[in-house]
Amino acid sequence: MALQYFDSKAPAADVAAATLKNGAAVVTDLVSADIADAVTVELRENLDDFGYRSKRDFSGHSTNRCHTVLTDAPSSVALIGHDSVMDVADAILLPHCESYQIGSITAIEVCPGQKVQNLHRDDCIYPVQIPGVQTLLGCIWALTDFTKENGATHVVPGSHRHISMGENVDFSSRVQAIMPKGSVLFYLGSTWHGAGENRSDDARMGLINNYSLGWLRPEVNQYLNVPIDLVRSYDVRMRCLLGYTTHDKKGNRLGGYFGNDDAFVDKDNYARHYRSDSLELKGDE
Ligand SMILES: O=C(O)CCC(=O)C(=O)O
Ligand SMILES: [Fe+2]
Repeated sequence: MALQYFDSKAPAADVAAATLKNGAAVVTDLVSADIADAVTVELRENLDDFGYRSKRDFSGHSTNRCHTVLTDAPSSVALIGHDSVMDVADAILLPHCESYQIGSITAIEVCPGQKVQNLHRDDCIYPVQIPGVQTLLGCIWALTDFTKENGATHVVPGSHRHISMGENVDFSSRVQAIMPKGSVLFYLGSTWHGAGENRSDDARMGLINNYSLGWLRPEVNQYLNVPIDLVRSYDVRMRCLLGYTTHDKKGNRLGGYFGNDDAFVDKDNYARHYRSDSLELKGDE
């Protein structure tokens, strides 16, 4: 089973269908090289100052990571809230939830000499596996070219079909997501994957972020991870993706909030218990 490649004009339905069928798919050149470069430049200071703190056996001792991407790299919003990504995420996640959220956003710089990462599935953060339900959709954006030599991500096409911890997966069929900068690899939470070995002289920079079903707890606590003033500056879509909305509009209103902070998207429909003279109380209580 191969990794399918699409160009940036391909219908999201086709990309989503290939991702569901094979466990992963690549869209090449979805953003310009200039945007990829801008994000890389913005991330530099954090990676230099703090990137080493994430060095572990799993993430790699020659790999730098940044977990405060939205704060450090404002240009990354163009990737994380990209229309085409949302269309693919809609197709894969909305059959199983009313809305989805950002789980994690991490910049991963695989430096020369880094060995191959252990293959794994990202959805192991959740203690359940439900046949036919994907809990996570991951995106790996190439901020530099991803090549065979510099550590392009390994994926095992078809591996998402196994509800197992790998017993039945043919790891020898792994392929690398070789792609030019500005491209994105979509992969399911259940697809086995891992960063490649960097045998080149230059770092490989990736932006890895995932979206999870809205009724699940996101991998990273975004309420604390993204400063509230920054959240308030975002459009409705980004605020929804960061969890400043209810999971659904009519049902149990999971994630509700009854105050009047402007960050909350549904504030005007929900605010009712907040004690403020400036707030007109609304609601049906
Ligand atoms: O950087 C990569 O190519 C993948 C990293 C990854 O899968 C992870 O750390 O969970
Ligand atoms: Fe991963």
